[in-house]
Amino acid sequence: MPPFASCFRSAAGAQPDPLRRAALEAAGATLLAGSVRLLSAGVPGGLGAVLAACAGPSRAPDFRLRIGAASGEIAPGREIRTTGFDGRFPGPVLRVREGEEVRIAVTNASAQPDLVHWHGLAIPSRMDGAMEEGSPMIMPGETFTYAFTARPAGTRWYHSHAMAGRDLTRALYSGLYGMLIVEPKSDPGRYDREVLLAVHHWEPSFVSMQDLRRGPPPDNGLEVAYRSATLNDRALGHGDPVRVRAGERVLFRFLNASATDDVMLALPRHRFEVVALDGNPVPVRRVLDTLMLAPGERIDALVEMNMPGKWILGSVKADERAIGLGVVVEYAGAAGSPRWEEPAAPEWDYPGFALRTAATAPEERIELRIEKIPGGRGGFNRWTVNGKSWPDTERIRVKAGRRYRLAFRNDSGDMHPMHLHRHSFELARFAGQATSGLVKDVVNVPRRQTVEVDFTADNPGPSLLHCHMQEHQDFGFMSLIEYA
Ligand SMILES: [Cu+2]
Repeated sequence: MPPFASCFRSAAGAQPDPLRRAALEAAGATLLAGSVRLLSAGVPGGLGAVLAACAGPSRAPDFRLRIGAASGEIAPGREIRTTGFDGRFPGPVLRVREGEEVRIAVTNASAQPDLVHWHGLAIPSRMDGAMEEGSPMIMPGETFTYAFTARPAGTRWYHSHAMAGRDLTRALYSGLYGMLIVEPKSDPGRYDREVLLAVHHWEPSFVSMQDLRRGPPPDNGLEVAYRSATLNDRALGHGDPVRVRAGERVLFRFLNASATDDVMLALPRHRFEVVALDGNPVPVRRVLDTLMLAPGERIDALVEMNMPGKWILGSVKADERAIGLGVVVEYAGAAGSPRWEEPAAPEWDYPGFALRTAATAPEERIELRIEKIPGGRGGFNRWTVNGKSWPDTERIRVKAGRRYRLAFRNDSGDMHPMHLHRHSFELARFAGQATSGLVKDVVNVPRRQTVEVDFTADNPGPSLLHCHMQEHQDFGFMSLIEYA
């Protein structure tokens, strides 16, 4: 079926096309169940905004997003004022179908230039939302319409790709993020309920590691610490719980939209069957007590709801739950206070989701050595790739059609979630273990380890390769892949 075979205008009282109507109904059903606040934002402006799905270059946008002041009361009396999409955070859930031509008009009503990156999608550089790739900055008061073919299917997301640097109000420190679900052409999903949960940290400030006495090495410069955190728009214990019924099979889609922090999540007495990482089905499904997400990563996991009660789905760290990182999962008819129990020791690692056979040998290997120039007390660390910081990092030149292996050698004491724009990659080796079949767009490279990923140069145009920790990316940790 050609995209947008049917046109409609809701203002004229016509019906939306069947695909979108199904998505709307799904969102509405979940809303009624009260389980996913995020979905209340699933359709910006309601039906009235889901307009005119007509083919042709001048057709109206499928979605409109407005960058501007946003606020939300994450707990009674605790208001976060930030920049967000459509006045709130997270931004609306956008649902599109794989292969669909999508137009998203973004108006910048903020005082700063900004732009939106469509994370995990194989789209043209100009539409990808990274100025280093040639995407336009959207100046205050202007509107830019992103137009692309939605692929591949899976849990994708969108966020500001501005540089924040020392300004902790910008980019991923702000509320400028949201989920983008690309529905597969044929949906193999078998679940009763879908719950979307985006992690975010709020109220950032710079602190000296020497004062925190934990975490990264003592020669580090300033790091970012947070006073509050949310899953979607509320802190733990506030807002509606995720409501479920005994016997249900729930698909959780998690996103870590934190600017800088890894998170580990658990739901006591329940286990997660991990079906996709970064939106891509895993070769080996695993059933685990805990999930780990680096900044930028997504996990789709099925949970059998077979332990009635009220439970805390949240960070395994007590201090993170205390600042809000969690949500209550409530079975119908359950009474009492929500319970937390310490999970068993985590078994999280990437190779467990991959095949243990070697990936097909690539045509070329590219070595990328990652080092830190410590900032020391009160200073900022700087990051180098092969000895140079952005914008001086050497361009990685590729030829269309060839397959490349990127070997990240992390010579620093920090973890780095490496993200490749506009392409997916296959994990080929993780800390000495040969792997294949696991396809991602972010890989968290452990300290003092080497991780190798393979990608096919199949989407010509400049493509960013960077650490997804905002603070690292902004202080030099970025490279550009260029096609010959
Ligand atoms: Cu990093």
